[in-house]
Amino acid sequence: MKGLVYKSTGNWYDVHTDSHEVYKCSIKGKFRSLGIKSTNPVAVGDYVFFEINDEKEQRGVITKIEPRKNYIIRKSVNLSKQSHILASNIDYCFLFVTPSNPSTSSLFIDRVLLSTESFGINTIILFNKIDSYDKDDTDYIEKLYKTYTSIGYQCLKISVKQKTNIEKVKKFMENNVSVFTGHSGVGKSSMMNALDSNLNLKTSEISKQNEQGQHTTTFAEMFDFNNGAKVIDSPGIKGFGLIDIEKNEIGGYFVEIAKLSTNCKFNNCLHLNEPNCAVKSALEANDISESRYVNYLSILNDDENNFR
Ligand SMILES: Nc1nc2c(ncn2[C@@H]2O[C@H](COP(=O)(O)OP(=O)(O)OP(=O)(O)O)[C@@H](O)[C@H]2O)c(=O)[nH]1
Ligand SMILES: [Mg+2]
Ligand SMILES: [Zn+2]
Repeated sequence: MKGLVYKSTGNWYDVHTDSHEVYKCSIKGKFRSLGIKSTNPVAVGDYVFFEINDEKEQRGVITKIEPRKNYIIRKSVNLSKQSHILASNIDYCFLFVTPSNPSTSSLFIDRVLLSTESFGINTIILFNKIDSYDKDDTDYIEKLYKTYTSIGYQCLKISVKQKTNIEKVKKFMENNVSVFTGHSGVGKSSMMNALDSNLNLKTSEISKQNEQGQHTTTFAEMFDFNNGAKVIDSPGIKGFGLIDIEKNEIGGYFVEIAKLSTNCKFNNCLHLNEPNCAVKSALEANDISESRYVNYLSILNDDENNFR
């Protein structure tokens, strides 16, 4: 049988067939996930083959994964060599950003964008909770909005609570597979519920003590919507470890830096202090955002990244 993985708990995978039957599947033996070392060899979004071993209970065993178009992967907490595949075969990644409760830094945004660029996944930035911004929040988000739209990223200011611009988001999802990401508490599951009031996914208020989310969603899960959209809600993330990117490749995934770097004197320019560097010139002329350059440097110099 062939099916699509809708949910992965680590022990069980919910696999849906074309005829909308749902089978709870395990994995046969220990197979490496298409050559990737991962804590979850099978990911939400994977097309798999499985054998039915209990028709009445709708249970099966996954035997094979179809090659993936793309995937989002992150480093597992505490297991530096291990990684976790968040989702696969994705058309759009929606990155949820809030200025406070919880706050999202530009460095976090740039790490996510670096990852999704490296995986070839279109990313749309959703600035959520606009109904609750104070002056500082508004200023901060305006700045980010300008920075990322000028680079070419699609950005939307939304309020899930007041349903502002939700229809626009829905339009992007039509007939595509999308994944939601961002810190815990930014409103990913709330957005799912806003898109379909029958869903009733669990959401939680931000902790008053530390102004952070409570990690309410624990497993990635895909849902179907009536406009042909498939959307994957996923657990909030603290960081996005970067895997399999070499230091000299990083600039290539900062789209505006990549464009400029063709004009640098050296084709292996890291845009640090090399002579005739087009990126440094653009920075001095205010043609590129300082925060993007600073974050580029920060990622370049961060040994936590597990660069090869
Ligand atoms: N004011 C306001 N609050 C919102 C909005 N969207 C979501 N929230 C609130 O933010 C809190 C967290 O929302 P969730 O949907 O649980 O966040 P999440 O991103 O799914 O969090 P995790 O599952 O932990 O990753 C809830 O109390 C929501 O009601 C919004 O547009 N405005
Ligand atoms: Mg959630
Ligand atoms: Zn350069």
